[in-house]
Parts: sequence; C-alpha cells; structure tokens
Amino acid sequence: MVIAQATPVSSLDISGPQPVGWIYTVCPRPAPGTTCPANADTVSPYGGVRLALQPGDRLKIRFVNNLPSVPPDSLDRIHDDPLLALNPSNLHTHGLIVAPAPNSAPPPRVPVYGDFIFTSVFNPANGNPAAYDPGAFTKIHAHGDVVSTGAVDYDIQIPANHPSGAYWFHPHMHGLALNQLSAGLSGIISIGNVANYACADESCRHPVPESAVRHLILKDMQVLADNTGFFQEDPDFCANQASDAPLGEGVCPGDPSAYAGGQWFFTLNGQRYPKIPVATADGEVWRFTNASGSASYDLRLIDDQTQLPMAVQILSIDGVALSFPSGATADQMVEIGGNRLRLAPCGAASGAAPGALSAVSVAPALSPFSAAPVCATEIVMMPATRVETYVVYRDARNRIASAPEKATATLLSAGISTGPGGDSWPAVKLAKVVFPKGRSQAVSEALHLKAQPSPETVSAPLASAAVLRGPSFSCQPLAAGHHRRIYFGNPNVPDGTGPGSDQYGEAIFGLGYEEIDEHGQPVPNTFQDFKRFDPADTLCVRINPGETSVTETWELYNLATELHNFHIHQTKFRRIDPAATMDGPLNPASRHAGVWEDTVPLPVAEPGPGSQPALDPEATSCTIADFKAGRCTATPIYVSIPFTQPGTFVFHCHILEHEDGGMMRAVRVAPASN
Ligand SMILES: [Cu+2]
Repeated sequence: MVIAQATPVSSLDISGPQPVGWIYTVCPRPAPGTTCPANADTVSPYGGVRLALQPGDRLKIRFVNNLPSVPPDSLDRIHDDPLLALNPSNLHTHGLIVAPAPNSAPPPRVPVYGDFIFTSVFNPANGNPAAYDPGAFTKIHAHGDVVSTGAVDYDIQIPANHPSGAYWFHPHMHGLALNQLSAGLSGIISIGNVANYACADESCRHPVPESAVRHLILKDMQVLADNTGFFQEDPDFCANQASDAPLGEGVCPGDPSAYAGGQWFFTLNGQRYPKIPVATADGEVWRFTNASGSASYDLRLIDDQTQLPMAVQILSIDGVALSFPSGATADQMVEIGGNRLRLAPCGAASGAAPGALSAVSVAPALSPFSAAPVCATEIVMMPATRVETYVVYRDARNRIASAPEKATATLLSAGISTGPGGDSWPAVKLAKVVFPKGRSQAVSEALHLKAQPSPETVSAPLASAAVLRGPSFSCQPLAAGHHRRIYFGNPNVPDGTGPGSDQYGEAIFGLGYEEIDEHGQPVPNTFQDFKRFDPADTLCVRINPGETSVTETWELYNLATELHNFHIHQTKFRRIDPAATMDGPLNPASRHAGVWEDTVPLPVAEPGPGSQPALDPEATSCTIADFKAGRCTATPIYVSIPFTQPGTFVFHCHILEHEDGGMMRAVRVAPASN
C-alpha cells in the first residue's frame, strides 16, 4: 500500500518547526482498506522507499490519496483548472516497459489500472470534485477517470525479459507534477540484480554483488523563512548571492530580496549533505536518480586532497547497461549518451583536462576514445534521468589506485545553466565521500558489462483490443520511409488570454507536429502548430501485423533558447543519425549498439533576425514559422523508438514546470488486430 500524505520532514537539519512535505507512507498491505498499521513495517521517509523487483514480478499497489488541499494562491496552474486545488494524484512507474492498461474493473469496486496516467484520484476529505465544479471536468488538466473515493489499485506485470537496472515512481498529475514531486512524492524501483550485467572480471566469474549497490535519489525542497515548504518552485530562489560565497553543504540561502531567510535544500536519499562511507576498497555501484521536479545537476566527484575531479565509470543511463559499439569515437559516445557526459579514459596513461562545461555544449575532454569501458568526470542529469556509476578510489590519471589513509572526496553539483532563455540551477555540495584505505583487489581498471535484453524484444502479453478504450482505436501505420517530427517550444501565442499575456501574447509550453516523407518533405495536412496538451488529441501508432513491435524514427526539434528534456512512457529509445553509414554506431541498422534511454536533452535553438526572440526581449522561443522561414537555427535529435505496448500514454518534457504548462502529448498505440 502506498499512501500519499502530509508528513513533517525531519532530515533537513533545520531548527524550529519541521517543514511539512507530501510523502509516501508505504507498508505491506495488511488487510482490505486504506490504512497502514502503526508498526515497524510502515515507513514514510522523505527520501522515499525502493521497490526491489525482479523481471517477471507482478507489482500490485493500492494507492491512497490522503494529501491536503492546496491553497489556490500557491498554484501556478489554478487558472487552468480549479480542481487542482483539491490536490488529486496518481502513480507512474517511470522507465518501465509495461502495459498502460486502463481501469479493468467496473464500479463500485476499487478501479484497477496498469501504468496508466489518465486518472485523477481525489481525497474525499478535500471535497467532492463533482460537487465542486462539474464544469471543471472539461478543463484541460482534469482528464481521464475522476476517482473521488481516494483509492485505486495498480496491477503492473513486469515482463520476464525486462532489463535490470534503476527506475523510479512518482505522481503524474498534469498541472501539479512539479508541486507534488517538490514536496517529496517519489521513490525508486529497481529491477533485477546488478550481477545480471556487471562483473569484476571479463569472464564474469565474479559478478558484482548486490551488497555493492547504493541507490541515491536526488531531491530538492525550497523552504521559506517560516519553515513552510514552497512547492511551486522558483528557479531563482537562491539568486543574488555574493560571488565569493562558499558552496553550501546541501543547501543554498534564499535570495536576500525575494526569499530572505529561506533555504533551498538539495538532498541525497532525503539527507542533507550526508557522509557516504564506501564500504570496501573494491568500490561501489551508485545509482543516481534525479527526482527533482525541474532542477538539473552537473555532478562531479572532487578529490579533497588534489581538488581534481575523480573519474567514475558509467554503467548505465536511464536503466539499461551501456553497449557502445566498438570503434565508436569519444564524440560519438558523448552524442549517443545524450550529450551529458565529460568522458575520461578509465585508467589510460594521460589524465583528462579539467575544464568548464555547459549543458548547451558538452564536449569530450579527450578524443579519440577507443572502445568501452566509459568513464566520466562530469555527469549532467536533467530531471528524471538515472545514471549508474562505478565509484572506486582513482588517482589523478583515472587509474584505480591505493587510497591513502583518510582519503575523502566531495560529491557536488557544479551548477548548470539550461540555456540563454533557461534557468541557472545552483551549485551545491551534495555529500562527503570517505574511501577505505588500500586498492581494489577484484577490479583491475573497470567493471565489465554484459549485454541486456533489447527493449525491442520486451513485451508484456499484448492486451486484447477489448480492454483498449477510445472511439476509434485504430490507425494506419506510418508509410515506409516516413518519420515523425516533434517541435518543442514555448513561444508567445497572440490570442493568449492567461495572466502572463502581454502585447505579444501569452507564452505557452507546447508541442508542434508534422509527418515527414522519405525525401525530407512535410506530408500535406499533417502540420500542427504549437499547442498545449489536449488529452483528446492523440498521436496514433500502429503495431506491426502479428502484434510484433513497430519501430519508428522521431525527429525532435527544440525551438526554444532553453533546454527541454524529452521523455516517453512505456518504451525506451536510442539516438540515431539518419545520415550515418551502414556500419556506423549511430546508424539505425546497428540494432545492438547504443544507449537505451527514456530521457534525452534537446539542444537549444539560435534565434536569428526577425524571429520572435529578436522582436520581443521577453520571448525565449522561436515559432515554427520562424524555423520554416529560416529565422531560427535548430539542431534535430533523431531517436529510434520501438513500440511494444498497446494502449494510451504520453510523451513530454520532463522539466515538470514545462510539463505542467502543457508540453505533453498523448500517444495511442493501436494493436494490429484492431
Ligand atoms: Cu521543457
């Protein structure tokens, strides 16, 4: 049982009253009903719990919403939908390749869902949503099923060949996602064991023991001077500090003019600046999850003695062990990995040159870089990303070395800008790391990785067409050679009437679309300009005959001057380059190469003369018309996406301020038999 409720957060090391977060209370479900017993099996840590699952497991959760209502003046999206003040919620299993099955049980039983986000579970103590404002059900943020009894069941079958690794769960309540994650609602899901893919030796006689794995969840919370949590987060909360102020230990001080006396906490497993004792000289596997709603991190491990970055080996991004093609260059590895690593050789003779890096342009420190393993001295983590690392004491030349007595390092985020029109996320120390004396006996230079099942082959038993709802759950497959183009942007829309509206209109977070033919030309009548999320507007994908998976190419264009972070549910994707040679690592035909991700940063656009940002100093995005007229330069990211799970789900930007604002679209995967 998972109960979302208000709980004091006592692990931030604050004096005075403890801020009240929204936190999952978790217990083995003891009996029918919606309460947990008061005993040691019931836990509610701010850092969250980990659901340790195995491939083939069936995850059954009774989810109960006991959250308090939200003061309307603390909600950005309240003008879109007054029902948001009642604080509805739900659950999403991020990164899992599982079925998005809708409710399978008729009332009055507790509704049963798969990983289905089109439901809003209301706490009846906050008022009856139907009585509150029946007209509000037509508003854009209330969509799908409205459950007013406060509880639903989730029943999610993990496929038997699901890749092992790090996943997570969080609410997916459109319009409230930022608030609910910032308040603390999230936790880890692990699938399988690290021994399924990581070994100390090449012949794998010594798989990495599960005891060497440490799960680290990154969460942040803004706390005002009166110790209340500020969940509609402000990226500028810590602005206007003295330039020579030392890096805070898990915290930065509030802007003296706007948030005097406030503090912004950046925690690991809910702890402010914890000490992490590496258990043995053989090192540990650290699985990071960025569970912050909007904040990005630029992680570095700095040797306290030398003040140089200590390299860590990268084992996986977004849950599936890396499998870089042999012969890939450093540039290609960085590109395949989503432009978020500063590579360093794992134990080569020369050290990586430390240097500045921005998320807008991430360059490898050394080039060319030969085959795997892959180490990095810097890891950019946008929201929802997971990165799995092997951390062991390494010297300044990245070699595994004998740690001297009392060797320590500082894990920190160096601070990161998401572009000229984006946000500057603070620099902060996250943890103190203590290494045991001596050198690893088991590992020579790096761990060895085994291939995992390809997400293209992962499939739950296909849901029958009968359980898939919708007026016309069918569509034509994409024509051979065609691909989809998705535009991400937040331009001013002239007829906008929201509170942010000015002479140029209202800025919206939206997505645009068109289908592109085999010659690179737009297919007539498929264009859709930027618009906010509309649950009735689905993009239909047809599964191949015989109910086998269909793989599509999507071309992702970011027309904004800030980064966006593409995420899609129920599947994983790989970066490709349509112009790559047949044997190249970014060629779509090289089926087993690459990194299976579920998030990827989209590089910023460069507005030219006459574009909207050139005309309006407040604008932070080109329009699609700007792009088509050559007034805006943008770099496409091509991804290859296998669809194996029929049903309705979404893709969106995982910066939750943007998702809540409307940068999301529904996908409907239609079975071939329909
Ligand atoms: Cu975004």
